[in-house]
Amino acid sequence: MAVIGKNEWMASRPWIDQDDPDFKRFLDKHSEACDFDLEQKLKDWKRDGIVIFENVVDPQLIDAFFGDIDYLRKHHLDFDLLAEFKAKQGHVRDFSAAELESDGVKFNSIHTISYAAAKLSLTRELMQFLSAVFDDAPCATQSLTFYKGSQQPIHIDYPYVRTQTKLAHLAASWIPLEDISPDSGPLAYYPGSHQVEVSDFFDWGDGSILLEADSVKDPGQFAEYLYARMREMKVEPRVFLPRKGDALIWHGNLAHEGTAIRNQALTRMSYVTHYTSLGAYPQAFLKPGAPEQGVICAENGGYIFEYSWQDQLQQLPSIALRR
Ligand SMILES: O=C(O)CCC(=O)C(=O)O
Repeated sequence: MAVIGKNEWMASRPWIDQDDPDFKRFLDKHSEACDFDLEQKLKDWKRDGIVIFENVVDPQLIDAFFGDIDYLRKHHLDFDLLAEFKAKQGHVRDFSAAELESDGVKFNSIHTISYAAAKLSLTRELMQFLSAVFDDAPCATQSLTFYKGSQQPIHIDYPYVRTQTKLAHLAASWIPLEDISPDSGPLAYYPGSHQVEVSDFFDWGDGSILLEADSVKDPGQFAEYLYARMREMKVEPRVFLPRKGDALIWHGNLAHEGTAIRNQALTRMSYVTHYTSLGAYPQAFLKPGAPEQGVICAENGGYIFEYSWQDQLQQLPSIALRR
């Protein structure tokens, strides 16, 4: 198999990640469409690899999303969705009702059957910002729904999230579904670690920057590498303690982690979406006729497509929001 090395990543960078990006040109093109100070946010992004938006997420959508999750738990045999519980991956129909009631469960790409989740992924400010970063329409490729803190060790997404045809066209949003307590295992990120001078590139074997089935290194070694690198570059983690309604976007090359849960009684309900640009969306995932056909949700300049292997999936109750 051909090795994907750092040159491929470098060559696929969007305009803003290149040396001396032409801010003026992209501000002229995108500022008018934005409900916020785009220049400031793009500069924050260039420096830190994250941006935070306060009070931009519609609480009614979050309520509708919870309604969907409740319904899914009660009718899990009727739906086609992947979930994870205690490191076991499977279809929701293969889990017991008790497992799905537990707050340790994680849903994968629920936005394909929850219209409320799809709309959350395409929240206006997030789409406006990512349209400017990619200089193209943002498209969701996958999502994760957490009830508890993930406690995931430090990592960067692109070695794992890599179906996009331009590797560096990758970003993720993190939407809290409740106010986040410092004891619940909040998300933490390493500001500035998205810069290649800071994180450099981890070699998974033979110069590959991606995790492959036959990689000689494993995610634990990747975490050790990143912790050492952050220490060396003196980058301290910053804990994200948002309120319901806020949202964060991180760069596909930003180091982040789920911190330790200090109080096991607490939930940390959150919803993560990964995005690429329309021009980098994997063709094999699209149905014929896209982007006009096979759309689950198209809003605020962003898209969510039905995966090519899915057909008219049974939808959760928030589909009633679709006009
Ligand atoms: O929410 C978290 O704790 C971590 C999520 C995460 O790292 C990811 O989705 O890549």
